[in-house]
Amino acid sequence: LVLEPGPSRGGSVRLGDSEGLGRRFDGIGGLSGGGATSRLLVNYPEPHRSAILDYLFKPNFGASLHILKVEIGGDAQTTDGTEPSHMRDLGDENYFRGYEWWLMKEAKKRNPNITLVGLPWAFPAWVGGEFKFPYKYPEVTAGYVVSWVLGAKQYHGLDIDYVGIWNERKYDINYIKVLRQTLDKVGLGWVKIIAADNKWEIASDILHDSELAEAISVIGAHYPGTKSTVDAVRTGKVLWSSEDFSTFNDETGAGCWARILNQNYVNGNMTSTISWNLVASYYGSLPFGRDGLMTAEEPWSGFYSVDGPIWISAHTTQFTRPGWHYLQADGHLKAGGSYVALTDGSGNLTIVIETMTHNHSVCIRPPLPPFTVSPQNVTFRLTGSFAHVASLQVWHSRLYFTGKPSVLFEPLSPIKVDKGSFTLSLDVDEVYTFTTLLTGNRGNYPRPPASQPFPSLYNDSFDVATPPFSEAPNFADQTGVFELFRNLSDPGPHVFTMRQVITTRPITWAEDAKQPITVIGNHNWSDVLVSCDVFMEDAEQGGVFIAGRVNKAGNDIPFARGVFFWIFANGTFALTNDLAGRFVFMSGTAPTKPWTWYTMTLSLQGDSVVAVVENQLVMTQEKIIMPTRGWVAFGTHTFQNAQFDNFYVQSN
Ligand code: 147
Repeated sequence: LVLEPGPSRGGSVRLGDSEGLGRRFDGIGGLSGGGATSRLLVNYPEPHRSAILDYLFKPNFGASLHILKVEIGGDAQTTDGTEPSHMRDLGDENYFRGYEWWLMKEAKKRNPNITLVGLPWAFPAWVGGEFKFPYKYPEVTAGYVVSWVLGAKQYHGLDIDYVGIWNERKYDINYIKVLRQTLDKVGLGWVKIIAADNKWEIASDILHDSELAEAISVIGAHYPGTKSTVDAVRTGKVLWSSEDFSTFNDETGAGCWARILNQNYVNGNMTSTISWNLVASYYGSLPFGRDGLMTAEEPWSGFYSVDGPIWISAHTTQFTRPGWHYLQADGHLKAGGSYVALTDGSGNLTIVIETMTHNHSVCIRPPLPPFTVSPQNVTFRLTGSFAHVASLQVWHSRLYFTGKPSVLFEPLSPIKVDKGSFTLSLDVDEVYTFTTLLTGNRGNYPRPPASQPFPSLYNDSFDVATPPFSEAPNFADQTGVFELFRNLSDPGPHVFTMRQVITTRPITWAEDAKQPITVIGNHNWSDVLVSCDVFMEDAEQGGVFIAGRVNKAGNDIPFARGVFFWIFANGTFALTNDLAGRFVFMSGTAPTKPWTWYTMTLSLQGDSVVAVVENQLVMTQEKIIMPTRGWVAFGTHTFQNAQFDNFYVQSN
């Protein structure tokens, strides 16, 4: 950073407020869900779990996020797993499932002003009636969503600020109006609607329908590539990038985030950007591994990493708040890169500058058209209320792609502003914040424990009388929902179990498997011994499996291969090479019936398999050729209730 008296090569930028301000700034956020992206966070040991939450939410510490958006769980696969619904059947209501309630409360504890947003990806089947379509009975769907908002308040004291429609799926104009009316009639008039979490196409409907325009507060688009449309701007609505980023959180990911945080406003008039996802807390081999602002995918070791996007966020979040306003300015720098300036309207000023080059700021989508950025000197001339600013605090990041460690959010000496003007020498791949605020802080906790693979010996008896969460640690549901269950009528040792609880295929968002399944462990595991007690509750359809080398999950779950060992309530067994059961190694009769506990054991060693039920049925199979590695898992044959107990896995 060079201070020079006059303008030099490069441009000159005037920043003032005498001709009025630009749009209201609504904040920078992170998205938990869509789906199960915070699954492993909840099991972190303290003090690490709190440290991670502080890096995300604590003001003047780390990412200091202004917005937390969460999935309204719909019991279905939504990218990296399923999240449970608050109303899984008609008449069912429970606001203590999953971890989004907990996460929202942890966020609020740290920042009581954080904005909360809820959006469904999937819905339980009953919501769509016989058509399994959420707009068939709009009052039912609206009732379902508004119940979630009311439950948040009643059971957790959480005020939800915004709700959405149906993530990246069709919207329905009538449904949006009914949702507005339903919110209004229960006294939630202040809860705003975001629509439609897809492209910008709803803008033309808003232009043609004043009642729809009234109902909607924010047009939210996904992965907009920093651009909105003429129609979107013409609506006069608030415009958000309501899901963005989804990029591996290395230096390029940090570059992507820096570029879009500025340019979503500069190019697209968007006043909020929300990162998918908040924190990469799902098994790294699931789809879109590490596409979070930071990484916390090892609750068993306590290791986590505070990645570049956290500190890139801080450049904006620590020096602004929702309710500040952008200054009117072009926002493009002459030799490439961008700037935004914001004010609280009471004399405070924050300027954020980024000079990300093309190849160092590519996001996952959409394709990034070519552009060039070169080193440049820029003179800023402060006018209006800011003409008398005498000095500005400076925060700096510089991303390196050479192996040299990047500079991330470091304070530099404050700069003197000389008669309203200061000149900078900007290199490429830099971020600067210039601000009147003195509160910036690079939060820091002692280094977490070292990274470790998932323990090679792991067991869970599920014997917890009052579990803190509805799901057992480390199990990552990929179709269906597996919950800790208390069965006080069990005469034997199976009082505390894990139970699959979804009995009807939901209105899905992704392609769920036909077989509920939960995975656990290490995707690199090859030779494993898996054992679990199982209990079928469905006399006709009853069927359960344990599995190893499960090679795919998330959105790809229907195509998972592995070695799956099944028993059925009708007195048969099978050994298959896939979850769907298309590739059968062997099958036959077995002494198995419903309502009886069995211990199943599966041993995979090289290319041979041994599968055992209660020492009564022993099968061996040679020449298993693929897959060679994967998670272990258990699950059910159809959407049916079944219980699991005394899970044990040993890998070598
Ligand atoms: C989004 C979803 O909303 C998220 O749940 C998560 O799956 C995320 C992962 O990147 O992606 O869905 C999109 C999927 C595909 C496109 C855009 C969004 N696309 O191809 O443009």
